[in-house]
Amino acid sequence: MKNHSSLFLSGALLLALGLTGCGPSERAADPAETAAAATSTSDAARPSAGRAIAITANDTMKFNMIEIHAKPGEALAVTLINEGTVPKFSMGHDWVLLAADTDLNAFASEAATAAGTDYIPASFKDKVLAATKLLGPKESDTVRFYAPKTPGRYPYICAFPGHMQVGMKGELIVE
Ligand SMILES: [Cu+2]
Repeated sequence: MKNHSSLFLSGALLLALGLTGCGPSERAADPAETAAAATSTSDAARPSAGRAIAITANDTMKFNMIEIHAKPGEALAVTLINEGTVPKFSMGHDWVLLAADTDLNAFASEAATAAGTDYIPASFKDKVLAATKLLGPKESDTVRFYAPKTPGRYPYICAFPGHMQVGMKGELIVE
């Protein structure tokens, strides 16, 4: 447990650094490339606007949309709306877009012990292309990002423990 606690702490620290960091390395010339390679926590990688896509989630642990189609590098604004009523600690939802080569089962098993970082495991931070906040009932959050430039199928999941495993996932199809 001690090891886990320190992992949580370092994960939180990394997140905090990521949020406040604006070093030269994050100011990439090509925003779409940055979006594909880094996380949405870097403001430099975020478009100021994008095609609006609304996704709902509820207590049945499903997204209402399991496919999103986008053009390579397209600016998107995904809003997740939690229409459920069960409290966040037992039924939180988020929308996490991951790199195409992400090992989803490994992500899910590490997410289960990453409560300190809203179930985004620090070891998978570089696989997260975009993510909303973890939402309680009747909350919503929007994440703006550039679709990856490389055509392909990019998985999105709810990182709350157990939810991906029961089907709370979908794909961003870039073509
Ligand atoms: Cu969920």
